[in-house]
Amino acid sequence: MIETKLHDDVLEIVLANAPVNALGAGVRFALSQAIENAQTDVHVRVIVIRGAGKLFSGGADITEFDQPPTGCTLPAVIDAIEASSKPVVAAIHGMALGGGLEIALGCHYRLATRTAKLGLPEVSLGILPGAGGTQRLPRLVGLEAALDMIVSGSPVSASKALEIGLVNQLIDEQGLAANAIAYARTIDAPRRTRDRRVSSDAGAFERFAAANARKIKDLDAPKACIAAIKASVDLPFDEGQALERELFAELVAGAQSTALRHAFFAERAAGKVLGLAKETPRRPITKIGVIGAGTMGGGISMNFLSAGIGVTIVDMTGEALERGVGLMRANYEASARKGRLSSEQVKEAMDLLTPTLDFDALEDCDLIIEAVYENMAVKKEIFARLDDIAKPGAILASNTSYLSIDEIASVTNRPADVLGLHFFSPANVMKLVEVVRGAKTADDVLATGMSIARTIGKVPVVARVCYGFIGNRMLIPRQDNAYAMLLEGATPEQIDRVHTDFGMPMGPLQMIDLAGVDIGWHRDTDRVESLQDALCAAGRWGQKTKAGFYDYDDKRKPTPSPVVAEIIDDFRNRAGLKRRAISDDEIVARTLYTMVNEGAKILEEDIAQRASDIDVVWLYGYGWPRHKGGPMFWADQIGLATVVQGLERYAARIGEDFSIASLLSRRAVDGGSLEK
Ligand code: 3H9
Repeated sequence: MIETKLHDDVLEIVLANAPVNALGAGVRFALSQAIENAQTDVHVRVIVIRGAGKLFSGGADITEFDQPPTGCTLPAVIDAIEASSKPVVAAIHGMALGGGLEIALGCHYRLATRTAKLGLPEVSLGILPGAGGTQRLPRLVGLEAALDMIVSGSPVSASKALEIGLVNQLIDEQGLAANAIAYARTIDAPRRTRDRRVSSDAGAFERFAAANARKIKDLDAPKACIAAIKASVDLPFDEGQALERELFAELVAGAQSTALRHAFFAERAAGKVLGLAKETPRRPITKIGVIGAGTMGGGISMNFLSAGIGVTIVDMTGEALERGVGLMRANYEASARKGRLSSEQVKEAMDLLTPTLDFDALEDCDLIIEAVYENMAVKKEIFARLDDIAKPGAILASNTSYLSIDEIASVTNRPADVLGLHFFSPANVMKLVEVVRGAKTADDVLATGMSIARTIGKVPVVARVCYGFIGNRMLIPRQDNAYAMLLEGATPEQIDRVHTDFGMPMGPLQMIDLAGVDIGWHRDTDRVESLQDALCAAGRWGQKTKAGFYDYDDKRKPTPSPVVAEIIDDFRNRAGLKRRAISDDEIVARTLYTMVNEGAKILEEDIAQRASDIDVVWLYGYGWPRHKGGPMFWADQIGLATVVQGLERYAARIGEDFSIASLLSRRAVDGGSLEK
């Protein structure tokens, strides 16, 4: 748990609890013992604390938060460190996060290597720094910097930490221990952060709350963080810390933190493919081919270019290629203008791109991703050609959103090398990739698909083959019911409001407007048989034509459209339907519960490995509010019986083929959950 070593008069304490030196009960006990013993050990004059392996510490052991407290608490250990009569120096490399940084704050001096990152990310777990962080950080770095770090949860770099006074000196990582020990020898006496005062700034809290109101809105943790930081100004240290403890205890037991912790572990679980040995080899990937320079192909390519991996992009016409490459460059330049990239980085990325009309140029690519429009015949033709061109061992991927990978793979002589890599739009931004495992996909192809997705900063989730895989399949009943309810009497605003109030970034109809109302519309027919046909025929193709279910101004701000209301009325009359009032309860059941129901079917059919994988799809692919954990977690929280009753209440209206998933019915009766 910890290792100690005496170097003449310097005691070195190494936190050693792989993989992230989490501060579980064993570490806390050993650390407090070591500090206590050092007080009376005449050989020890100064103490250095550092971390073993890649980092200082990833903080408190999050798995303990669901269990009754055991052993000495982290705040008590840190108080003991600060109270030490012998000076204590923290030597930080890699990362010092959460409780890890709080240990460093309890130390009398802090050193960091140049590449280290220091942060208090507790807020992203729905809690606050509960081991003195909200009281010590403002005392060290001032109110403004402390508010920024604690409420955003984002770590700062070592150089920033030096600038704001969080660390005393930067040191070289090479010879970390020796460098820290040499520094420790120059220290005479302890210097306790708790004895400092926070210089008060009357307007700081109001300014901060106003600037961050939108981000904080429905979230408990940032509000508690602000209250605790305020106590560092208003109250003596011990009283401030007592308030921090109280707020921490409330948050950790609350629904939001439970959901956010679920999201943390769900994301990590999704990376593990059941039945795939950890040591499954990965195929080397150094060169990517992308077929199709449209919005998706371009976005997909950018991920690799940004990660320093070369991409050959192919399209049918020079015009399409030019447009696609131009859009990628424009996207990079927009990021540069926002200060997210330097102009050298833009150049470096674009230099890695080889646009070509020559399909044969894909012959030396290790991974080729097809990103053309959704048409099975076209995809089959492309894969048959790829089978002739691609080198042996190359991985052939399709970015299809719905179609069968098995059918696509069947036209090749190497179905084991084929898989789906389903990116979400905009593909250079959205973190989710559904990695679709065909019936014949080889294990090493799947493992490589997962790891290359992580290399480019994505969150991969495995799905098996079905129409729409995980995310889009669940979207179908939601969208169908949204359309149906418009005809029955709901307005687009009402349906969307239920979703945005819930915390989704947009509602079902706003989503259609963003994606394009014309997707899937057959523009060559004159027949107007659906609401979609009518909107498209009226030129209302969504945000891109500034008119869809809503009217849009130049800033893409939506307002309700009287024209749409008329179109809907007209359709209702033609269908012989009578307008009725639709309750929010009905909207929730027919759009959110139906998604949960489809998710349960996806689980039953083994399309998804686990319920939490479905949650990850919705968190990273569709902006499901993280503090609600994902649709399956949410269903468990509100109760599966509630979901089933809601579905039963509106079953007759949900759709002709509608049925309740047997898994859902069973668990609703036996009191079980989807997650376990
Ligand atoms: C806190 O400190 C509260 C205090 O203020 C007050 C207390 C009173 N605990 O992410 P990785 C596991 S709250 C337990 O894949 P990486 C993780 O689940 C904490 N387990 O590695 C995974 O397990 P598995 C504030 C943890 O190199 C394995 O370690 N701290 C913890 O990509 C590897 O993790 C945070 O919020 C933990 N704290 O990234 C930091 N951390 O292999 C949370 C990780 O079984 N952690 N695990 O799937 C991180 O952000 C990243 O793990 C880190 C490493 C950046 C450290």
